[in-house]
Amino acid sequence: DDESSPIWMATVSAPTNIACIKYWGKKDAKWNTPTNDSVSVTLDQKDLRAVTTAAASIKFEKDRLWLNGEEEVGASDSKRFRACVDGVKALAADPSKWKDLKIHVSSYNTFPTAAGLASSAAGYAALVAALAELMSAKETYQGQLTTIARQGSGSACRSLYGGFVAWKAGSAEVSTEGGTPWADSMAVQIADENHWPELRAVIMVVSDEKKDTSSTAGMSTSVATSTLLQHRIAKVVPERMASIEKAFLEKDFESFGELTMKDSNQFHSVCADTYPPIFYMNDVSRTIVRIVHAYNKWAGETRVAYTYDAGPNAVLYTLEKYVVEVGALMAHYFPSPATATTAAAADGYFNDS
Ligand code: 2P0
Repeated sequence: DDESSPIWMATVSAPTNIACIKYWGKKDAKWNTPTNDSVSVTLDQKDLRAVTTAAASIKFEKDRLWLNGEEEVGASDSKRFRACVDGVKALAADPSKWKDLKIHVSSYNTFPTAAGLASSAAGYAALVAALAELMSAKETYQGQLTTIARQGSGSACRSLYGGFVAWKAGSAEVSTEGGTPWADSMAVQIADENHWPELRAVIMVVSDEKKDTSSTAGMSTSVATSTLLQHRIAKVVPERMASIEKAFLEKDFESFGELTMKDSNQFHSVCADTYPPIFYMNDVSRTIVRIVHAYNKWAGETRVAYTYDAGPNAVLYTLEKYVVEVGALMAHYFPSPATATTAAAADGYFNDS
């Protein structure tokens, strides 16, 4: 472009993450902070990721956003988008350079949007990372960019690091020098991506349809109505967070898998305890649960663990040495999308008699 009005650009990609201890419930809607800690595995960059380009120029008349090639008109006025753009601008190495420039953002997902595969996590993580790269943003304290990503989408803060990443609930009283509250509601890396290289995630796309209850709306109803959620926040999550961090650091798949499955089950129980209830899993999802338990029982150990987010798709955690066996097992029951059936029960195949 001509030198008087250059277009600055940065492109980054961010992977999705899949929570083992789930975030479900907001404590402070304005700052998008959670009712409980959560922790997830960040997947690697090969498959499930968002690729985002951020551009800035004096020639741009307004901020604009394109998702998968289509412009999201008005999206640049949304609270989530503004929190990310304005938050990163404030950390720019040279804030005066960017202050009056408008931003264009184009983002692609390599997986179904809004089908419970954490597309918003990868999307907002990539947005914040692209803006940070574009403007050479500098954190004034470790984790600050994750507090900005969290305001885009809660789970996004965990995708800014690889490996096993916790999101701390934080506290309203803790603020940064500029006065932003909840400064400690940030992501913290528990173990990096090289810690447990044998760990694998197998994604089973049960449906790529858009979910009918958004996470934001669903968790708001859960906070208002579910007594099980209150029990979970007070009594269950703190203990589970400690146990699963230990399990991950010790590469104890038995404990890691059991805690992951139990927490998925409790999250979906909270959904059922919400009034009116929310159903994300379907009959195929539940059949996969039964197959996993039957397989682990037959093996005499936990070789695979399921987890489900706000949708019917299964994420199976397993170890490299079992990934072919797990794939073959699932292909046996679900030979092709066209013949996938809810009738496949897990009996018969594992009978050792
Ligand atoms: C999680 N989920 O921890 C949980 C498990 C869904 C089930 O984070 O309102 O899209 O944008 O902060 O992060 C989905 O909620 O919600 C989610 P917002 P988000 O991964």
